[in-house]
Amino acid sequence: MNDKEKFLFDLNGYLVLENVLTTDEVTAANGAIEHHADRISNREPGLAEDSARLKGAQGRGEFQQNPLTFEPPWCDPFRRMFTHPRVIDVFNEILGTGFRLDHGPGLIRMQHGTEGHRLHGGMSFDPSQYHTFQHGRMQAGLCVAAWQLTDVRPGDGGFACIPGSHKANYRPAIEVLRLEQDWGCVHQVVAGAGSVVFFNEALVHGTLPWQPTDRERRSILFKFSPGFMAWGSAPQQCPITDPTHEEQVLYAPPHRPGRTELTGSQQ
Ligand SMILES: O=C(O)CCC(=O)C(=O)O
Repeated sequence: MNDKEKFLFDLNGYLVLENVLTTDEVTAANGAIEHHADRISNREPGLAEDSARLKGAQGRGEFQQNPLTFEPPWCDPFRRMFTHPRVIDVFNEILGTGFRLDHGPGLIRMQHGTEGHRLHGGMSFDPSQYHTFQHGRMQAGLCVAAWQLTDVRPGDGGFACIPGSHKANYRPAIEVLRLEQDWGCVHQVVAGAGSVVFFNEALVHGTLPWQPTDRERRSILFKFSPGFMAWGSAPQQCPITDPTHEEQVLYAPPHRPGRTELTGSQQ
């Protein structure tokens, strides 16, 4: 993670890295999603709660199977994302070496008219979702790597947040979290296909309804925690039938001592 990336993640609570996947990798991932369209189902609407601004005609689409367990070669694009050197590099810095997969990967598929998700996160003490700066480095709890497989352009909707709110001391009004009042602080995050959006779950964040009629939103979210900690219930074992060393390390249950360090890259 270079100085600019560290500065922006510490400042904003999120970071967009563009062009991390090649065009071929994006195409392969989209092909795998389309091949498994029958494993996607729309959740019941409800994430918008009672916000008129966030309401939509349908709930978002989600995978009903962990894509890391798809038959080869369909799992390959997701396995590449899982242990991508850029992800390892960023989380070694933010979560500390020995970080682990907490839950996911999950798909968020949004089509025109898919509802949003009320802003949430941060705003109260939660020892599993935090941001601190101590001993010369930032340290975070549960964080997300959200891979974008289609373009997200200004005005499209999708992921939105209040930049810097992972360090905020006051709560915004509930109307702000429902997008019913505009205090000028909610930011829709723009990111191209092939990019990865890292964000801290302590950031106030959520989802805006999806506007485009020519493009679905397709994001694959991996959620990672520091190695000693679990937000979700830890899996008993890695579900991949032929896991690599790195995959096995990332699937280890939470524990503190002697966790294996993975090496990222400074690309
Ligand atoms: O990517 C999004 O639209 C929001 C995801 C979210 O709210 C979460 O992962 O907690």
